[in-house]
Parts: sequence; structure tokens; C-alpha cells
Amino acid sequence: MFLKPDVAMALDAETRTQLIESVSRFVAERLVPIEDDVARNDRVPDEIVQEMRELGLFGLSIPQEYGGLGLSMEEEALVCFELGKTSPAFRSVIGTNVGIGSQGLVMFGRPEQKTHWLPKIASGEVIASFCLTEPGAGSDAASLRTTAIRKGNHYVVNGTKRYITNANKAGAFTLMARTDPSNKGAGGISAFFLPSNLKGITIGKPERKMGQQGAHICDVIFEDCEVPAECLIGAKEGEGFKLAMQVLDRGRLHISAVCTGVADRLVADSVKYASERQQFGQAIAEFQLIQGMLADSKTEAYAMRCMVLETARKRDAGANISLEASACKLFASEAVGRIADRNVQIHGGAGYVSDYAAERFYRDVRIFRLYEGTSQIQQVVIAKNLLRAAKA
Ligand code: COS
Repeated sequence: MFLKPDVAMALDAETRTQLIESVSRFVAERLVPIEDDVARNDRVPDEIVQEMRELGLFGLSIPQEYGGLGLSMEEEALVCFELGKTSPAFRSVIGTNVGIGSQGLVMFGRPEQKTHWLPKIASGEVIASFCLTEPGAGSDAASLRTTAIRKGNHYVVNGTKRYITNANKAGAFTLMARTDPSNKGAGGISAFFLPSNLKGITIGKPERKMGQQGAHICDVIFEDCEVPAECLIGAKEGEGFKLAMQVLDRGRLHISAVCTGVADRLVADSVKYASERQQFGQAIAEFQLIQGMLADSKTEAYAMRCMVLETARKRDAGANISLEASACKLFASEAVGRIADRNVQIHGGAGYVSDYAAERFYRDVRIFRLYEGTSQIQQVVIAKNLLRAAKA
């Protein structure tokens, strides 16, 4: 079944077009020109972050009653298609507020938690990070060892979270920790939303990474940190793993939309370079072997767009999209890797030096196949869902 657009759009058509055009202009005029500086300085300038706030980018997915734009998933994907047309490090600034850092609260938070935090997350006053991964728990998220032991009206949290995006700027964390140490599986895990300035929380130094300079990941270390009991998300303990999985279902679709935007940018860069670069007395775009690469990249970018929009519409219509979100993430992250590789190939030697964006994007897109679940985890999720459906 293919779903029509506009199933559950939050904005009227004119406002939506205006938003997408403003993001597109912002990307082309403000972000693309400074991509190289951001990569070199490993920092997104404060004035750019402020402009992102003014554009409402931190609140794309936060309901309007809490000051966000409350976009539908389809609208969010359309915005991501535009944001993806520049260094993914820029998207990362708003990425955790829009996605994994906030969505546990949006989906399952108690009214008073939402009222307290969501307006600040929507405005970008508070950055929210997602603390799931640990040194010993990556793909096997259910084996996490950070504990949160209830003592009176607070939980005592101990453990280390690893590779936490935006942790060094975070004002709050969505934290998954084991509240029932006797239950070593998913059922022993609860989710919390807590301020980052509690005693007993230390943030590690940003890791040196392969790409996406300007976006930071750090350890978050909890040592006898007393977290007020009201920070628990939801009504009862033991729901934290399922919350994380549902947040990731959505996050995987968001990342797929970003991959699509990056793919469009790289196809445009490939076409531009191939049209300008002269060899054997003509533009290399005239050669069919180059045209083959351009066509393969465009076809994959188009397939990504179709998958993402179709899945977003399904989600907006209230369907469970676990399988489809993983299929999108698997295909889009792998495809953008191939597109970035062809872009380097079309650039020839120039694709290997950092004067051109091709080299930087080649490194930047590598993470898409790893975070929010590796390609192999997406395969596992797809197969599990298929087999479960076959049994039912
Ligand atoms: N939505 C709701 N519930 C879900 C779910 C989803 N998408 N996925 C799993 N669950 C539930 C299951 O239904 C099961 O509940 P019951 O015990 O009530 O049946 C529970 O969660 C455990 O599920 P499962 O047995 O499938 O868990 P596994 O430990 O086998 O883990 C994978 C499943 C591997 C898919 C999961 O650990 C995963 O996604 N790992 C990757 C983590 C990741 O993306 N890390 C990146 C860090 S964030 S940047």
C-alpha cells in the first residue's frame, strides 16, 4: 500500500513551503560557505547556533503546545532533506533535541516533566542528549550495566555512558539505566530524564573522530549520582528498553532522511565537477563510464527519498514502522556511502585532497552505517520482524 502525502501534516501548505525554503536558503547561504572552517576548527560558531534557534530548528519535533513546530514525520523528513545538503555536523547540533534526546519525553513523559523541559528543548535553550551506549553495551543495548538503585525519593546512579552526542553541551539527558539488577535483560531497564548538572556527573573529553568535526561525542560518567525519583520517565520502572527502541525507530528514519539530503548534495557535486572537469578534450561528464556512476548515484538517492517518505507517511498514519525504519536506515546509510565513494571517484585525484568537499563527505558519511544501530543491527531488526509476522 502506498500512502498519499498530507496524511497528518502539522503545517498548512504555505507555511510548510516557507519553512522548507528558509531552511534551504539558510543551508546554501549560511552553512555551505563555512563547512570547511567548521571542520578545521571543530566548532559550529555560536551565531550559527543562534540562527538555528531563531529558525525553530531545535523544536521541529516538539509539539506546538510546548513551543515547538510539532512537525509530522513527513514534514521533518522534508526539512532533513534540506539540512542534509551541507556538512552533517550542522544537523548534529539540533539532532539530539529533535530526535533521540527528546523523544522519550515526548512519547512517554509525565505532563509536569513535559511542561518543565520541552519548551526549553524546543527553543534550544537546553540541549538534550541520549545516554544508552556503554563501553560494554553497544549493539547489545539490553546488556547495559549502569545501575539506578532506588533509595527513598531518589535513585543512585553509577556507570559510564559512551560516545554520547552533544554530551559536552547538554543541559539534560535521557538516560537508560538498570533499576532491577536481578533482571539482566531488557525488563530491568528504566529511562530517566534528568538535568546534567547533578552532583556525581562528569563529562569526558570529546573523542577525536574520523569525520563530522564540529559535532562532539563524549563519555558521561555517573558516580553515586542522586537522581530525583520524579525524573523517571513514565509511570513505572522496567519500560526503559522499549522506550529506547521506540525512540530509535523514529531516530533511524530521521537519520535516513538526513542521508537522503547528503546524497542529493553529493549527486549535485558529482554532476557539477564532471561537467567542469575537462579530460581528453571534453568534459568528463560526456563519458558514459562517468554517466554510469552519476546514474547509479541518482537512482539510489531517489530510492532513498521514496522509502523515507513512504515510511514517514506510514508513521504519521499511526502504523508501527520498526521494520521499515530499519530498512530505510540500512539502505540509505549504505547507499550514501556508495554515493560518497563515487563522488570521490568522479573527482579523481582531487577527491582525495581536502580542498574539495568530496574527501570530507567521504569521511562524514561513514558514521551513518554505525550509529543508531549498525547496518547489521538493522538487518537483525528487519529479519526479526519478518519472522515474527510469519509466525503470527
Ligand atoms: N518497539 C517496541 N518494543 C520493542 C522494540 C521496538 N522497536 N524492539 C524491541 N522491543 C521490545 C520487545 O518486544 C521485547 O519486549 P518483551 O520482552 O515484552 O517481548 C523487548 O523490547 C526486548 O526485545 P528483543 O528481545 O528484541 O531485544 P534484544 O536484546 O534482542 O535487542 C536489538 C534487539 C538488537 C534490535 C536492540 O538491542 C538494538 O536495537 N540494538 C542496537 C542499539 C542501538 O541502536 N544502539 C545505538 C545507540 S544510540 S546512538
